[in-house]
Amino acid sequence: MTLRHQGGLSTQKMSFVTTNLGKFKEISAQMAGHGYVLEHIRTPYPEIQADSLEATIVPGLQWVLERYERPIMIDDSGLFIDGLRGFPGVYSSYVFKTIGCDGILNLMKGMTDRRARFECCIGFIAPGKDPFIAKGVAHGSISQEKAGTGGFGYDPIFVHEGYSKTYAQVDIAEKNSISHRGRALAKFIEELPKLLV
Ligand code: ITT
Repeated sequence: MTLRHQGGLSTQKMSFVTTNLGKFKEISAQMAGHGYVLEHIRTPYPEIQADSLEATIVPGLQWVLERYERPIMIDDSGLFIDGLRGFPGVYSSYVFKTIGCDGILNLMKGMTDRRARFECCIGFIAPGKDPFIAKGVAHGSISQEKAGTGGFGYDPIFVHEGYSKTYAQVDIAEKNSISHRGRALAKFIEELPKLLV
């Protein structure tokens, strides 16, 4: 683990494997506030098909640890839409690449039950240690049309509970303060000093 000193502030380096720049920006912004500098390892890792994010993340962690042999984190997330019986859920990545936000809006044409939730699992592993998983959930609904240019992925169609704006219409700090990822990360950051011992 690298320790650096910037103007008297001690910062600690953490490695994060993801191909998704949006995730990297959100996580590095939140971790920076707690003294962690995030190294971006932009490599895809194999994601086994399972019926929950938690089941997918442990083999992913073991795969990245074998290759990078250092304390390392990954993020597995998904959008679960009630009226579509949880779809796209664990298939969120593939569905985004194929039909995207427009495809989801088409599938939901005429549907009145638009409730949905985002789930995020942050997984962490260090050499010789057991994996640690922190989960965060954000409830909300799918909008009638896309709105906003910020964020990434399904952000233009997801409206957080109690909000009238989509995630693509709020900035990173605001999204982190309410989102599935922000919540998972808050739990992870609280645990991190113990995990690094
Ligand atoms: P890595 O596995 O390399 O981290 P990925 O984009 O494939 O990147 P996931 O498997 O977790 O990541 O993908 C879930 C999908 O859900 C993907 O299309 C994301 O863009 C999307 N997604 C995840 N978190 C999101 C968020 O906070 N807002 C909007 N869309 C999100």
